[in-house]
Amino acid sequence: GRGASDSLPERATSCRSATERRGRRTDVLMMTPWLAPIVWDGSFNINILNAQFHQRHVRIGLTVFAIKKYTVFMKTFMETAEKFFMAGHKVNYYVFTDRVKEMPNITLADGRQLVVLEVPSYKRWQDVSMRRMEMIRDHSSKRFINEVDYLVCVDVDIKFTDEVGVEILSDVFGTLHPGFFGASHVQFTYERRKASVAYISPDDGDFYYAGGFFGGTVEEVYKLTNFCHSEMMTDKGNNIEAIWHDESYLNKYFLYHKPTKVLSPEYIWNNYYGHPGVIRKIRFLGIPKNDTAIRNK
Ligand code: UD2
Repeated sequence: GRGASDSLPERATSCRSATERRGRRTDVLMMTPWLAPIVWDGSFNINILNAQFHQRHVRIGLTVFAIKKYTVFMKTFMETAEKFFMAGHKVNYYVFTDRVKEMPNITLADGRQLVVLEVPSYKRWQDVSMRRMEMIRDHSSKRFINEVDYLVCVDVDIKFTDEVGVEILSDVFGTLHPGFFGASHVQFTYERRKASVAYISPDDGDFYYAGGFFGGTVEEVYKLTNFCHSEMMTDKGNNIEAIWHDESYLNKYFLYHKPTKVLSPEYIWNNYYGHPGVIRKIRFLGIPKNDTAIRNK
C-alpha cells in the first residue's frame, strides 16, 4: 500500500513534536506497559526540566554507604558527583560510614553539603548491602523528610561519567540492570525459591532492576525501604536469604508497586557489558573491584 506519510498535508507533518523532529528514539523502549517514561538520552530537554525544578526549589539527597574498606571509593565518588550530579541544584550528600575519619575532604559547590552519618558495620558483606534498606528507612523518617524532597540511593563503587540530573526524579524510580535490559522475564535473576518472600513466579515480572540505583520522594523511599527491610527480616526468621540480597527484594517491591519512572542502563552501566549502540551516554559507571579483597574485611 501507499505510505501514510505520502498523503499527509504539510500542516499534519508540522504537528510532530520537536523531539520527534530532532529524531525520536525508535531503537529502545520509551514507555513501560503501565505508561511510565523510560529515561534514555534524547528523551528529554534538560533546560526545560531544570527551569521547572528550579521553580520548585527542589532539594535532593544522595545516599551512599562506605562501610569498611569501601571508603576508598569515596573520593572519586564525590569528585565526579560534584561535576555531574544535579549540577546547579541543592544537594545533600548523606554518607553512611563506620569510618568517619576516612571521609575525604572535598570542597563542594554552593548549595551542596556533606552529611556524614556514623553507622555500625556488619561482618558479612551481604548484611552490609542489605542493611542499607533499614538505615535509609530510619533516616528518612527522622531526618531526610525535613531536609530534602527527593532521595537518590546508589552504590559507592561507581563514578559519574556524564550528567545525571532532574530528568531522573519522580515519585518512585528504579533503573534497568545493564545485564538484563534486552532479556526476557524468564531469564531475570529474580529469587525463584518459593520459600523466600522475594519469590517471583516465572510468569511474572516487567524488568530486572539494579540494586544500586533507585529513589523517589522521601515518603516513597520510606515505603520502599520499609518493605524491603521487613521482607528481609521475614526471610531471616525463616533462615533464607534471597539470591541477590537487597536487589531481589527491590525487584519484588517494584513488581507490586510500579515505578513512576524507569531509568535506562545509562544510569548504572558497567563496561563488563561492552558498549552497545543504544547506550549513547554512559552516565554512571561501575568501577571494577576485586570482590574478595575488598569485602568481608
Ligand atoms: C550489586 C548491586 C548492589 C546490591 C548487591 C547485592 C548494582 C550496581 N549493585 O552490587 O546494589 O544489590 O548487588 O548483592 O546493581 N558496601 C560497603 N562495604 C562493604 C560491602 C558493601 O560499603 O563491605 C556497600 C557499598 O556502598 C556498595 C554496596 O554496599 O556499593 C553494594 O555492595 P557491592 O557493591 O559489593 O555489591 P555488588 O557489586 O555485587
